Amino acid sequence: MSERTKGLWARAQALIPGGVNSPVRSFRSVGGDPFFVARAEGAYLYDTEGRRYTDYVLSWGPLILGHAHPVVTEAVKRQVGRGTSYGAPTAAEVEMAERIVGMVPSVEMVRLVNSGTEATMTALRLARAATGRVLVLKFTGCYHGHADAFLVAAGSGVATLGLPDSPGVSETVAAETLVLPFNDLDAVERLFETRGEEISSIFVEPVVGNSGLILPVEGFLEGLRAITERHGALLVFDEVMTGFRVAAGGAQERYGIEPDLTTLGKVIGGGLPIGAFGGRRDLMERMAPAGPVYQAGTLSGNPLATAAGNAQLRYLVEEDPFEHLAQAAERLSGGIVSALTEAGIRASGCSVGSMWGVFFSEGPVRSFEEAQLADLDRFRAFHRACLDRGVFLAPSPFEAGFVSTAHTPGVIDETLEVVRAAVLEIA
Ligand code: KE4
Repeated sequence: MSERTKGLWARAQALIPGGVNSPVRSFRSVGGDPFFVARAEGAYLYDTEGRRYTDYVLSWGPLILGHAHPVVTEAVKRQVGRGTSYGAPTAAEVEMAERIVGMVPSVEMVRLVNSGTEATMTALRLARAATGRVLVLKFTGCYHGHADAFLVAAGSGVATLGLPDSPGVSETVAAETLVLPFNDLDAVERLFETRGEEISSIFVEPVVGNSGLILPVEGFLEGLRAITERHGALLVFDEVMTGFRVAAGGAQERYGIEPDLTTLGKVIGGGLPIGAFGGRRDLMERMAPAGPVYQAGTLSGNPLATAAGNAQLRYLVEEDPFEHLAQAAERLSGGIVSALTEAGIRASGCSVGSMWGVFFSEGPVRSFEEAQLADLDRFRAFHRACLDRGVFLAPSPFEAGFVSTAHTPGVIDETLEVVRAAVLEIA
């Protein structure tokens, strides 16, 4: 690290908690200090020391067209000269709503907000208002943003008793959140038999991207749909990450399940701050000012975010890159697993659409509890060996990887060369 970057890092740590504005960026899960990004283009990040990294984090999902794609940057440039925020309706918000409703099967109406956290916290408020019930069920390893209700760990002892997962989350709030292992449909069935009439909703990442990448087992999502319908609870798909990534219409299109509400973010902003929640018209019309459930936001539907997001969504619809994206993700995850297993290192992996994941353990990994059994030290060594060779993987074993349209077959080949060298180093 050069003196300049060292100086940046020292100043950051002096004034920003942990030196970062979001904890996962801190590299604390993998060791070492984060690099500082100077610029980015296509599949590549460039740090303040001029080093180039092939980027598989892609801002944690939003950049499905890669960095600084011209359709996105030109749209933002056209808008910025016309103003950056109005606090009044714009045509771009109507276009964004029409695109989301047109692409996401279950969404009849949608409200734009400024982050995935705002989307999920409001969807929970709406679910509670619509059902008159308080409890919410989530699954271990699923992350739904940092609203109090979702910062709850599975309680020890009583498997479903929620306990605060962060100081500052009150026991009262935590007790209203029930937690079960992902993919355990029998446990969900048993819980609803005893407490079903108290449960407002189930929140689920239909494909889990916050434990590493974990796929739903056959029948799991269908089971959640049937159980919530039987007990009068709402099914909420948190597609902030999977939306437009596991398929054009998200996991609900891929698996053919229609949730009552869906939360979105990331891709719909083209890299600018955004979130959204939407779903059944009869539910969404309860939102103020149409109905009594309150939610608001100074910058909701921001003209720059909708310019970038509309441009990105328009490109996805017109160019339909989803098959290429899926092939890139499959070739990458398969190539990494092959390189590791050929070197005698236990590994498993999968991909779905443009998301991919590798675990340093025998597969298939079906829950966060199983993901925690992977060889995390080996992951750290692999992450560092790849980073030293210019490949940037998510700096945590419990994150999914992404690809973009900029990750051409040549880029994937280049990365797999690096992977083979990194494996030799850690084997
Ligand atoms: P934001 O509030 O960070 O926009 O979205 C929260 C959120 C909600 N739901 C899902 C499924 C999510 O994956 C996220 C945010 N994802 C993390 C990555 N695991 C964002 C990265 C970070 O926290 O810095």
